[in-house]
Amino acid sequence: MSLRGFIFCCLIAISIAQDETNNKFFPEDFLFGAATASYQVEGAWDEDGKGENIWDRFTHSYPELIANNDTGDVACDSYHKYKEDVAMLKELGVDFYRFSLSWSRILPTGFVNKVNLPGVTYYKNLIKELKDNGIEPLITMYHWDLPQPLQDLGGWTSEVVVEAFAEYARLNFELFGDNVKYWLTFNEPKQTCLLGYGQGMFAPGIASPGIGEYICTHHVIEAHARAWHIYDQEFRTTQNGQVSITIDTSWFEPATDSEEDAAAAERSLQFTYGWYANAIYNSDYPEIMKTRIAERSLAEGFNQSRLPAFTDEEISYISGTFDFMGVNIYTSFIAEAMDEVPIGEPNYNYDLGVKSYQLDDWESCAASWLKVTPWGMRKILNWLKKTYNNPKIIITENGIADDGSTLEDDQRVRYYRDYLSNVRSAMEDGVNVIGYTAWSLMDNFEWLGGYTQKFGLFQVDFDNINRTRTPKSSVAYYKKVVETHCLVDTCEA
Ligand code: GBE
Repeated sequence: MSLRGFIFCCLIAISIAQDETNNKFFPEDFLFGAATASYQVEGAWDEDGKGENIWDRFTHSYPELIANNDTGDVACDSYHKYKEDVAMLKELGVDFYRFSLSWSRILPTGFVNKVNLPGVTYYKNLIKELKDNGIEPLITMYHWDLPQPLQDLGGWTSEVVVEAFAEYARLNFELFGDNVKYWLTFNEPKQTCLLGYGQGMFAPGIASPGIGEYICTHHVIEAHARAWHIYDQEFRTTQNGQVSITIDTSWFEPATDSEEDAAAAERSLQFTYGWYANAIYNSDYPEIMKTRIAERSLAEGFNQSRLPAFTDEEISYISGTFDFMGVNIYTSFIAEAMDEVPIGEPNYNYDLGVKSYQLDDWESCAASWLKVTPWGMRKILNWLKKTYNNPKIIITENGIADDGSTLEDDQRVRYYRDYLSNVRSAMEDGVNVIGYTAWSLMDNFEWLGGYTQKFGLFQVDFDNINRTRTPKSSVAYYKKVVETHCLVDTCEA
């Protein structure tokens, strides 16, 4: 690292050390929640008519890719234990529960011609149990578990799936919409596309770097817009809810105060959040992506950009398809300008052209990618405000992993306190945050990490057939925050 870089990092370190917990109350109507996702908690993977999805197929076909060869076959067994889950939410006192629908539990083939009634009943029961306990459902329609028959037709690289998703969304509004105020179409589509169709390390395991992820994204954005318009035209007046999408992003801090590093950091944000968000909250893909990918594609010998283009009609159809902004935030990276990457094989990371890394002295946890950087929360929220014209924001995930060695999860308590403190400070900066969601309500199937990375407020005993749930120390802290709307012992208005 250069001397300038070193001094800059020291300044970051000092600003972290000086942070004190914000002692202002959160507003009366601020919403607190906790989250899970279908494949990660439900289990019952082939019960009561549920169809196979791409994570069932992936974990069964490539057990060696998952820590301890774990699968989501049983997971937290929430399919049978949802009443216990709701009791835990009640204990926390949260305003809402963010969970996702398993597409193949509702539509085993992916298409609407065959509705699986037991699956529908499961979600109706869950929603009723929540409502009876004064907890609002916030529903994600797609948290990575595509029905396998749709994958067999090309998955997110196929237009067929856009249409199928639109119909699935309409059915969800019909079936559940009378009792749902908040909807998310997709969770973290960047992970679906980049890891699933670009790098191939997530289901469906397709490695098509520099091509597959862009086609996938194009269809996901179209599918999102279809769902939003269906709600807007057919359901909004009677159901009165709100529909959006959740995109994840890290904060990218420039490595030095040079112009090149500032540009590298901004480019990282545009290539991660902006890739999905710009078309929805502003219009079209970010200019920087369009230019760079078009230039590199032509130099590589393609006749057109590997980044598909929206027509003018599509651009205006997609623009504005949100009622709030959903964002998942966990960590930060340092972004450093890279010399122009030589032309060779197509690759998203070469298109981006940024060297990003985390510093050794940033606090780590049981998930290697997740370094504790609460200050990044305030910065990314301010960036979202500035870049997307100050939307109403719900933080739909934020949390940290432990290794399961203790129920006294002091690190998680500090994590929540410090990140929430920065959320509150961002609100003082004028960022319009209206809700916050802890990931996760309970330990669950952490994708490639299996059951080794535990994100839960509640511990789940995966060795016990009852999947016994036990509160960790963080439950008491989060419960107090939810109840008092205050992060410290005494708050001021
Ligand atoms: C979210 O992803 C997901 O929405 C949620 O389902 C998940 O449980 C939660 O966060 C916690 O991870 O080889 O381990 O470095 C890293 C957060 C893969 C973003 C991890 C994929 C972070 C994207 C692979 N990353 N994730 S490795």
